[in-house]
Amino acid sequence: MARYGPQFGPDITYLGVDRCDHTDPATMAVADVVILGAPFDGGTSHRPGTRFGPQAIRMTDYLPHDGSRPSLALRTDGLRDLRVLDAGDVEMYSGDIEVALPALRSAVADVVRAGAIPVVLGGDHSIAFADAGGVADVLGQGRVSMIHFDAHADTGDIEFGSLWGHGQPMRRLIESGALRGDRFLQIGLRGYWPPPETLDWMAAQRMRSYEMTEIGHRGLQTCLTEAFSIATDDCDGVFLSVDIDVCDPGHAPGTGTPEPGGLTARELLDSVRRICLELPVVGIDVVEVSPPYDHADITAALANRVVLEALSAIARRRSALPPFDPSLPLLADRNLP
Ligand SMILES: [Mn+2]
Repeated sequence: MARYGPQFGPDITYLGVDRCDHTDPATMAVADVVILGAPFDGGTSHRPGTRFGPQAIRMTDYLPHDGSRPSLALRTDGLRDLRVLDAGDVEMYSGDIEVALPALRSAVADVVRAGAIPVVLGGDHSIAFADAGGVADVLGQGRVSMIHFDAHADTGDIEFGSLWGHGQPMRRLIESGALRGDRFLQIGLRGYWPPPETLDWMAAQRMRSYEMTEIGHRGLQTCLTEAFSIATDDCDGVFLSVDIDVCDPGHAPGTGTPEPGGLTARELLDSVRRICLELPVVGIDVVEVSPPYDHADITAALANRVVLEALSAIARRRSALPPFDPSLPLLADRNLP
């Protein structure tokens, strides 16, 4: 199949980067990163609308869509220092999850096989089974660890009589052997789900889940540092899955299952920056952005910046610049009188 473009058109790319076709490896030969849209909300349990997430994340930015974004903090241009291409959306009909998920899995595997990092724009979180699974299909079952930002554990077993949905991808990834339970790090959980029997299952898998109370008590940086050491122990790469509902609904209102008491936008961006600076990230998804429930594009703008922060930090990690020092003033490298 030729390049599909965004499912709900027009054929824009993420901030104006060049196009590619994931079914034609030659078009990805020089790519460091390939953006893929997953316009799918057929796994949603409550408010829908994430099928419109990919186009909102691609275009929600007040600066020119010129394929360049120099980062003030990191001194890299994530869209220029890296070769970033956009393969458009994978064709995913929200009415048939058993066709849609394999299509994404295969597209992600195409990207990884071409030597690029897939950055998948969701879509509801059911797509994580396909995108993290597609990375594992190429890099090896059980060889990639997971850092998962979310209000919810997404480790449900059967929901609404189905194995497939946005509350279950993490369980399916572990059960299928694609990812290891004891290399699965969850950050930002809170609220009133899942039930105790699901927590029993998670404990049996030796998952490590940082609930907001622990994060508040010990500090986010301490929890991240601890998670990083687990994620890099006997694994070849790290998959980063960001459910935008990890942020407080005040910072990310446009989502299907908002849970009060989450991270701030600043905390999420700083965390994504640290992960991409310090860890060998091999795949990313940003999910659960539901534009119909958004207000003033708050959530879409945040998701756009989560992608950009990741790209800027990956560029910094691969650059010849010295290790990033967050204490340096903005103009410290200028010759001021
Ligand atoms: Mn989720």
